[in-house]
Amino acid sequence: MDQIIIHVDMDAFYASVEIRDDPSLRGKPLVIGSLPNERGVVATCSYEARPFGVRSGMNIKEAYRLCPHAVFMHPNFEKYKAVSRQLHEIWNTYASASQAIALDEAYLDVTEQAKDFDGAREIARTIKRRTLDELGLTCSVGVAYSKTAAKTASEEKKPDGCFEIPTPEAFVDLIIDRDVRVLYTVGEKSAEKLYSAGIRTVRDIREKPDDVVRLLGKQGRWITQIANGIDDRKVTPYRPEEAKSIGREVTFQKDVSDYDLLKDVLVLLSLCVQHRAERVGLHGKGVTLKLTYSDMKSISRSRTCYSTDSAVTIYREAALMLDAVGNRPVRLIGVSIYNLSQEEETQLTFDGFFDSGADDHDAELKALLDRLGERYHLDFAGNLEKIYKVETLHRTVEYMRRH
Ligand code: DCP
Ligand code: MG
Repeated sequence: MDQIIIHVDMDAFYASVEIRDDPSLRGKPLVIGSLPNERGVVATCSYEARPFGVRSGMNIKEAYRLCPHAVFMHPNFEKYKAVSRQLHEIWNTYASASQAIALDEAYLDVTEQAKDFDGAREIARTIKRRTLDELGLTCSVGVAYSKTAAKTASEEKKPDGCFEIPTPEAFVDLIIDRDVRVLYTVGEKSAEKLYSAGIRTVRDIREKPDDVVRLLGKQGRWITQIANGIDDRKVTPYRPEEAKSIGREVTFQKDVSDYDLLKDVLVLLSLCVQHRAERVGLHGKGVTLKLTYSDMKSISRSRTCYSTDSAVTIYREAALMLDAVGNRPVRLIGVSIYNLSQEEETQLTFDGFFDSGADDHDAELKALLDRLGERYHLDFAGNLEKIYKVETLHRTVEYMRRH
């Protein structure tokens, strides 16, 4: 046996946390996301809402139409992050390597600790019991010989499930007649391409591997491998510097045509991005601006730069790109930094020597914030920390939009 991997995924994560903390919600359809009278989407919903067809990512108006009697609630990200830290702490104790995929989801390499599948089953039970006893939440666990199979297994008996897929043969047997989408790497677009060539099930992929490769190239090769149960990927401990980018975005409740306002929003987004980068000790060497227009078309523009070690640099780059894109009404605006690397020792370069304060980022940032404060009657002094919270950022941006 090469490896034994556990995949664990919380059931209806955000919703379950809210139900745990307010038992009057138990047994009711609960939708976490925007409120029905707002713009936005469903983050998740309780299992009671799922028979009505409510799903993550669905427009909130659609969710309301499907299930008007549900309770609708805003998410409380700080709380979920705190719970997430506790979850991963419990899970990590049972693995020689663990890879957090999301707040509520991880791969654990339990090969050493478990020795065999009996041992892994025991670990899976313990993880489920401790997650429930200590945090009051249920999860679903998959035990398997590979990452793909472990993820499939954890889905299999959701919610509060536990399922094993010990061998490639067992994996193939389980999924062979299912839709190609059962393989997680097959997204909507790839699936459409496969369907149009008459490839609908995993069996079809196995029977026509050449077609799959022709249609999807390198990704197609990978898909034919996992359709045969082959997946040797290791559990690689998550390291923040492996993240491809750090970004923040906001969706407006009403489209914005005022590009001065958009620029002011960029100041706040840049601050948030810089704050997150600082917390994980990274800086970028490029800035990306993303816009979604009122017709849902998205564009992004990128610029490389020496270093994104201050919010002012990020803002300047993003504002330049915004100036260059015209003036259609905007629904969403986002900023991110990429090409991330660890913070290095500050080097005294000649640049630094001859820099006579003209580039004083602190002063420029203060000037930018003072201007925002005046324009929107907001007091940022000593309040900046709050902006980093997703909810406050959204509220502030909405407030700015209405003024
Ligand atoms: N999430 C989100 N937007 C999405 C998908 C998910 O905000 N489009 C958030 C809310 C979820 C959490 O991430 O609670 C975890 O995502 P999952 O896909 O694991 O969904 P759930 O845990 O909510 O439900 P399930 O029981 O199906 O895992
Ligand atoms: Mg989940």
